Amino acid sequence: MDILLTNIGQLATPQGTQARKGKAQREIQLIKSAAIGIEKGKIAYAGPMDDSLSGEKTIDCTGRLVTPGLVDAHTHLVFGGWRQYELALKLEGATYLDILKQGGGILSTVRQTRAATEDELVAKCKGLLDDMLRHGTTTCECKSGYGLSLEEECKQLRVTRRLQKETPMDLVSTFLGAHAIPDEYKDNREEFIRLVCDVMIPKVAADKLAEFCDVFCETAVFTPAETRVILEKAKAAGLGVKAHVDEIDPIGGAELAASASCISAEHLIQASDQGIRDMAAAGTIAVLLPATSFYLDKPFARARRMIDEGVAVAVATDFNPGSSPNLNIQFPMNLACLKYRLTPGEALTAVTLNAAAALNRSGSVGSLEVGKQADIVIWDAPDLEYIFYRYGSNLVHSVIKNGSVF
Ligand code: IZC
Ligand code: ZN
Repeated sequence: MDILLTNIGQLATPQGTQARKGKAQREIQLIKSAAIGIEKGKIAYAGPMDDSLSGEKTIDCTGRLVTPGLVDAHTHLVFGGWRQYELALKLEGATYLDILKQGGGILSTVRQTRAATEDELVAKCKGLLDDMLRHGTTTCECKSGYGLSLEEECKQLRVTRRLQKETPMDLVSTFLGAHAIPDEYKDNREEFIRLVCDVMIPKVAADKLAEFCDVFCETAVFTPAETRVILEKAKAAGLGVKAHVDEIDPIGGAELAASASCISAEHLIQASDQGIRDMAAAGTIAVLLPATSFYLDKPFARARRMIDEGVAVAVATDFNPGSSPNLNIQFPMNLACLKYRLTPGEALTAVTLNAAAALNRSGSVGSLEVGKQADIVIWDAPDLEYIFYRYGSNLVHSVIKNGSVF
């Protein structure tokens, strides 16, 4: 082996190459006194300690917990500026949609992102990705949606492409051109939707700037009918599809995501019973964002019900400058236990294998099994329960990404 991890106090991992749903979401392989062997950046052994194993380099884990690298399946990573000034408005009682309607919110980030150069955005995001890696994230989705014109959306997506090459993080690129109606089209939304469908999507697909297309389906943003038109266009262009649905108002978004065969539906705070059943039947993964509920002081999505109905649940940060300015995925993991009442096993699967499946990456990451990428977190913790209990500190000791140690 190139690298051998020995003296793992507890190896904790879901197993398989597909999302785990229902009772299977909580089934975690737990091995005491374990070892992991790495060869050419891939896992070559994961199991009990075995004296016959040897490595060119040995890392003694001295009894620590080891899990798969964490997968953050929903972020808006690339943006100019920040929105700290909205905090005062929030405290005075303005809601997320109030701020957006006044030309702030997403539109404020659009102005700041358009004003930034590609190089400036790359430099800023390198710092953010470094911070994410130190908190255990080894694969991260990255949505556009702060350009809202052909050129500016492509600029944002090119930043993601450069970050894919210039940082250790695995990034999965999602085109979110339908994130808001930009000022230039505020009296002509049909024309903007035509621009997204007939100009942006074909260009993004032809230049392979994104793997998925997403839409912010919400009151005062895009309707379910508009969302369907955009997602169908994206599918025809060869993109996978996702949607932000039922975050603030219950408008049938979960039903729509299921009937449009979305790989995942995200937020789902207000998803209806029927929407949850439709998602289970369609195999649409729920990407839940509890740090956003916390920050917006909104209810928490009905994760327990989703799991009980057979929906595979993933949990992510929703890192963005407006509704979730936190990039530490350990925080939503803690909330998943405390607020969604997921077991530690369910919550671990939610940020590893199920999150990987929501990004179509569960064949290569999301569990510690032979043949998968050597993306590994070594924790300053003796066992899995500890990381869901001792919230508030960064409990990551070190991270191995594709076989390199950080
Ligand atoms: O910048 O506010 N929810 N889009 C949908 C966001 C949050 C990002 C933002
Ligand atoms: Zn989002």
